[in-house]
Amino acid sequence: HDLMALHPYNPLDDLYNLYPHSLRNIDELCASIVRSHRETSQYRLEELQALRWKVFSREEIQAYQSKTVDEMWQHCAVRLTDAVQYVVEFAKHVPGFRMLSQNDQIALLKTGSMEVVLVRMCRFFNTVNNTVFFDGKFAGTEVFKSLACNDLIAAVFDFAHGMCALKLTEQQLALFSALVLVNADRPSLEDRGRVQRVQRSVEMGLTHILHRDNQDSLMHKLHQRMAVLCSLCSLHMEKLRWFSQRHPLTAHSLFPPLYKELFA
Ligand code: CLR
Repeated sequence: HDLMALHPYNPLDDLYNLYPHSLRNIDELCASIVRSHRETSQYRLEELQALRWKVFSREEIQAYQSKTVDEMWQHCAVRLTDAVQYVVEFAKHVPGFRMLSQNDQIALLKTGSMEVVLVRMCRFFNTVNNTVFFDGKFAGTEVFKSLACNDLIAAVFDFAHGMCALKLTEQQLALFSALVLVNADRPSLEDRGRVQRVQRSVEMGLTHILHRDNQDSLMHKLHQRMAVLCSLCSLHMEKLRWFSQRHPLTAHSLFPPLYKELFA
């Protein structure tokens, strides 16, 4: 039974025994998700590592803080939209995603793209000084003061901290991002069954990778993270509605079209 302790039961093992050929398919699925993640991640980890201690000066922070609410919102909306665009590119290369109907692809991106941006944020986060890579340097929460939504910013930074604590590898992060995106429980899906099949295959890929890395227990923690993500995104939408009510002109004419399309 010592052996059993070393190799906890994994449902995938049965699958591998029954269908040895599908192991290859899972490997291929994982490889293409990992490749897609790498090609759409904007910065390599080594590059970010090298920039880690490049922080904003007092004057630069002051300049962000003296922007008006709408200037800063517009600025952040542009940055976020840029990041979302890479996530859309990532999604297109998740096996099975492009086979979904146009409507379902949009429905998944509407709720999932912001969540994936927040998952990806941990690559751009320095837990030592609680800063995130923004506009070419590392920024603390004070940089975002003029957005007037400190609770959201604090929650986003908290989430990044929690994600960093899991110390995911790039491969685990890639598969987790795909799983966040392909979620059959999202509202207004036409063909839930088909989304579910894609979701199952991604789930299998993630299980496979975690098992291979001897980190099966991470799955549970990742599911917990997904619940936090969901609440963060409703908070983002709530803030966006609050902002659009007070600054309808900025929200209407100065926000990037994709930002409006996905979140408005
Ligand atoms: C996330 C990972 C992406 C690159 C990237 C781009 C923009 C960053 C984002 C990351 C993290 C969150 C971020 C954002 C710009 C503004 C936003 C710093 C690093 C903060 C939290 C403000 C949100 C404001 C909204 C309420 C408009 O690959």
